[in-house]
Amino acid sequence: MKEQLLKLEKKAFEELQAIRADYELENFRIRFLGKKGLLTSLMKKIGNLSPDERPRIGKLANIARNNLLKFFEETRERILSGDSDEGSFQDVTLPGREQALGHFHPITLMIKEVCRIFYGMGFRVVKGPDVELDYYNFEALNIPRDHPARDMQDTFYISQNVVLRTHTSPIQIRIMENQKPPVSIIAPGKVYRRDSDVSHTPMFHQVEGLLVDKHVTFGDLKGTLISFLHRMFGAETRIRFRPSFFPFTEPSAEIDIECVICRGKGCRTCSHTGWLEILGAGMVDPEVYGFVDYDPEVYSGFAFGMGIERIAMLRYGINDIQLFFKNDMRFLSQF
Ligand code: 2NM
Repeated sequence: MKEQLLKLEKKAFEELQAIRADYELENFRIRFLGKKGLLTSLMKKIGNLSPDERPRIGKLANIARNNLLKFFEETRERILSGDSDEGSFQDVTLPGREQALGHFHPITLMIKEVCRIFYGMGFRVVKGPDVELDYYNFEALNIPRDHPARDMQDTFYISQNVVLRTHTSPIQIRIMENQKPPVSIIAPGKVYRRDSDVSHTPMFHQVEGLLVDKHVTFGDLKGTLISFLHRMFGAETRIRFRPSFFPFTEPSAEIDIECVICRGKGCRTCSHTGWLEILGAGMVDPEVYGFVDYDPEVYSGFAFGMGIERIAMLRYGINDIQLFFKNDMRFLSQF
């Protein structure tokens, strides 16, 4: 028994000296000091010894165990401090840390795609301030003081003459002030309205476009927007134009595409009409040209606007607009 103990102690010391990594240390601990370890098993046998042997061997076993625990702790410290005599141990078999790649928000992806299509048709992408003068957001767009769109209920007022823009049209007024025709621009950005329920958010995104030159007709408007919609939703998608009204265009139209969910058969998304409203558009009202010093006898043009959240929902089959604004990675990482 005594010899067995000394042999075990010697072996354990040799092994501890050779240890270089913490997983080796843990393996050692289980093999020698664990509940079913070599030393523990040996010590359990002490109970079977004769009464006159038991105290002597017991004492020896305790000394061996204490020595071993002490050297085990010293070895652990040597490993943790990383200065084993061969330098710190690198486990080259450990898997590397995965580097997650970021990506664009689905709304950004849609804005980029819409702008790319119009850029390909010769439109220039322009930006403007989110905080606008009442003049650019309303006045110059032929929306007079008493117009319902100006209502405190719809508009965020910063002060009497300053608002959060309710559409991106003021960008186009600013461009027309500074540039004579021909003008062809596309204006993406955030817009703000005092609206908040399941289907409305107080901030959303729009892309608006404007083209002004000599001899621009409603036919140009139709050709441009049909071409855009066919590229955006597929060349087989049916399109219809309905008469409408905007203060800044005359005539005005709303443009529907065949429902992309049911392909015109009728479903919840299209309220069983088979059609989805997707664009507003029209020929720029001569009143607007008065504000930017364009001669309406010489120039004509068309303008259009669309809501990006709506287009993103239709393209990706999303039924809840709030998802775009919650920054839930389980949603965002799908794009
Ligand atoms: C729309 C619909 C129709 C529009 C008009 C103008 C401007 F500045 F040229 F007058 N910009 N955008 C316009 C016209 C916007 O959005 C539904």
